[in-house]
Amino acid sequence: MKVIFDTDPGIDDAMALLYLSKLAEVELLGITTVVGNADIATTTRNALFLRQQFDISAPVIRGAGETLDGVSKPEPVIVHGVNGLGDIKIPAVSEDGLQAGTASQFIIDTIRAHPGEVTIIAVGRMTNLALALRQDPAIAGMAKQVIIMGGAFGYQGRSGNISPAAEANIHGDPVAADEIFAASWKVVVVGLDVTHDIILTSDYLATLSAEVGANGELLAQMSDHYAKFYMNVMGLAGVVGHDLLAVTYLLHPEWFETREGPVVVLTEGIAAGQTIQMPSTRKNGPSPWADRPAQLVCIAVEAEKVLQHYRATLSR
Ligand SMILES: [Ca+2]
Repeated sequence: MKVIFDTDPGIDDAMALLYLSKLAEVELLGITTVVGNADIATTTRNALFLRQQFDISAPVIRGAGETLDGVSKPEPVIVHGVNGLGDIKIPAVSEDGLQAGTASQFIIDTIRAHPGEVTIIAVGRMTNLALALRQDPAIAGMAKQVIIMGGAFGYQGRSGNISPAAEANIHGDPVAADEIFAASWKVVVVGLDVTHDIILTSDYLATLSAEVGANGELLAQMSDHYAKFYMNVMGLAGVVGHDLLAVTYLLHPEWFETREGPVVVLTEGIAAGQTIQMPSTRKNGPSPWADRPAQLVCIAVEAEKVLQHYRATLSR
């Protein structure tokens, strides 16, 4: 399975990247970066650090430092720390793994080089993907699928995290996200409706440290900061593994329940970033939903299987 990983590392991004790197079924073609959990210089540096740490051969390609809505948002320091990785010590990182060019151009070139084969797993703001689509709309018909971590549709009361209406990746660039949903490719949405079922407790993280070795220990260290946020803000004992769940979908879609239908994103106002799906079972629905292709929204997941698979994969 050929994969481009579009990311803003990010603690849960690091969890997802280690997962990808251990999956024999996955051929990781590139890691593209985007502003989000930190500025673009920091997320790119973090991607290079994780690439080196996880012994990944795929290149890192720097992506968008500004979003398409032209609105700059504060960095989520209370969630991911000042350095984006829970304020662990990050050594000086070589830029050997950095490939010249832009993320959007890399996405276009890679999809065109392998028509019908490339899955994009996007776990940050969708700016790079939207830029690629604007430049070369035909890629929508050439990608295998796009799996995103983002959005919230109200299942189990999960309607937003950055605001009561919006999830952070979509809120971070609602214009880009809306363009992604409007395009004629297969988009699978792994949003808060399912990611909040993936809780990595302190016991689970301790087990990872013991079984996985240095990289498990690294994830546990990063998660200390992340855990304080979840305890203080949400009263949750553990951390949510949002981004890793998008990787699970690639391998085990049968562990998810989905709802099909076109999705629209509110791009401005107090509910900016809200994602709204019209189920395909509704006939003769209103515009703009009726003008869009149906996409898949994940609405339930077998969380226990995911956590077991994650642990087993990292221990390989
Ligand atoms: Ca992320």
